[in-house]
Amino acid sequence: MATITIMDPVTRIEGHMKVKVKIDKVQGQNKVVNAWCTGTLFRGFESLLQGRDPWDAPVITGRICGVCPVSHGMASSIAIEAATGSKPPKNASLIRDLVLGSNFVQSHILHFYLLSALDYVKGPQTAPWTPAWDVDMRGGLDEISSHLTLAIKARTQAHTMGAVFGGKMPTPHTFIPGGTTAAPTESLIATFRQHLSWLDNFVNTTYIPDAELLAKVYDDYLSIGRGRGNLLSYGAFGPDENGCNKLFKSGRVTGRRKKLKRFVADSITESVSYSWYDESTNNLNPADGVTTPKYPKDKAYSWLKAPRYKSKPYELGPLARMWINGDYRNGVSVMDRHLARAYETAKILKAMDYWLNQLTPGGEVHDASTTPTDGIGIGLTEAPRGALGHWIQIKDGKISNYQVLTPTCWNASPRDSKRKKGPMEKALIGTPIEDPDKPIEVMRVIHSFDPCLSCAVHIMRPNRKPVILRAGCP
Ligand code: NFE
Repeated sequence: MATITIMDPVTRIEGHMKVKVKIDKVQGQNKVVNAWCTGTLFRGFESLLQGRDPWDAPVITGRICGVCPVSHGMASSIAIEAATGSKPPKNASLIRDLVLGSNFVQSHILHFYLLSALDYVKGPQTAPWTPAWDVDMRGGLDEISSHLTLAIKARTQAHTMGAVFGGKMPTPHTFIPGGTTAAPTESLIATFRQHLSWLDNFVNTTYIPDAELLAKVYDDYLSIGRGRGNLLSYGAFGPDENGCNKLFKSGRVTGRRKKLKRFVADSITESVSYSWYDESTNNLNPADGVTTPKYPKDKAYSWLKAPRYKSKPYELGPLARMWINGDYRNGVSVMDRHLARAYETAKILKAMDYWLNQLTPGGEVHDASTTPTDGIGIGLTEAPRGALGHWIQIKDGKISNYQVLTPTCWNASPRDSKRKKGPMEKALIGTPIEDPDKPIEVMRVIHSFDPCLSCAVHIMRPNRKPVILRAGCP
């Protein structure tokens, strides 16, 4: 007999998510045979922005999420600059990359030690580490357990580093259209460098060895949670540590052949066939996108739309970036996601040292071009969880339309108009399950994507209590 297991809410992620899996015997072993991912809250940020001054957008969209506010500030500023034709001076671009880099570092450390590690190791036997499922804990990971609290200190270091030029973290105030509000001084650069050096040491001597140890003890997870293997990156950050190309280039690969292909934003569409949005808004490019909620709706099961590139689902995130850049090409799986994320952290820290050295104390940080009365702009960048895009339309000096497309919206998306599953749904299929009452293996697959439903959806249904249930299914 197959079982349906519903996890609602999924814990140790950002935001609110429900996952339903069907588990059945496949060649004598319990495996996930079907999966549905649901974003359980509606996001109304696009609607909030209608009619506002474009300069409000970086401030408001920075509040979409406390874990990646910098990426939203960056995408929003880039979109407005595209509409106004303004160009930030070099100092401002460097400061933006340094604050964004700090945000990636804190997010990745948070993800590994505080959101994912507890799927594999026991935490201290006290809140918030208990209660926890005690399934398939293999031992040999005491090093990781002993670093759980050190990771909190590391995350503080990264936040403090970001605040040197961000003013505060999270939700820094430094990103404005045309540049930054922060200007570099010798003293700020020296303070930033101290945090950078501490973190560089932590990542290279603790985080990377811990991720490698985890991948060794749980090496079966190098072939679990693959999904389709389609990977996509918009690209982000300034020059690498040699002063050459962007640190992460844009591009995409599909399936097993993995030939690098071009990415063009016009080829994105968002299906709403299985999402609680009006059917008349189906398969629009975000430049023409609208947010018209429709709840309830036949067949629909998520507040996330289903973004697709030329009708194909793509996985975004550190593994996609590192693969497309040629930095990591071992495979696509749960452990490959963890490893790529750890190596990416070191790569970003190295580049940050280069960017810090490029700052000119006292130099320009703002291009004061004015906001146009009419214009359109796209801001594409990367967030810790993958590619992020903001689309803005300005009419008579006000925002007439705004669309945000986050990485988790791609990764945790529901089925699309062609009934194709989203990347996480697909990655769950085939996952072996030891105990259908406590499917820790499902959590491991989900957590490897580092989902953030706060970014993907907002505004909650009141009075709805969390439920965890398992029901028999003929
Ligand atoms: Ni709320 Fe975000 C990141 C963005 S997630 S964390 O990273 O954009 O989809």
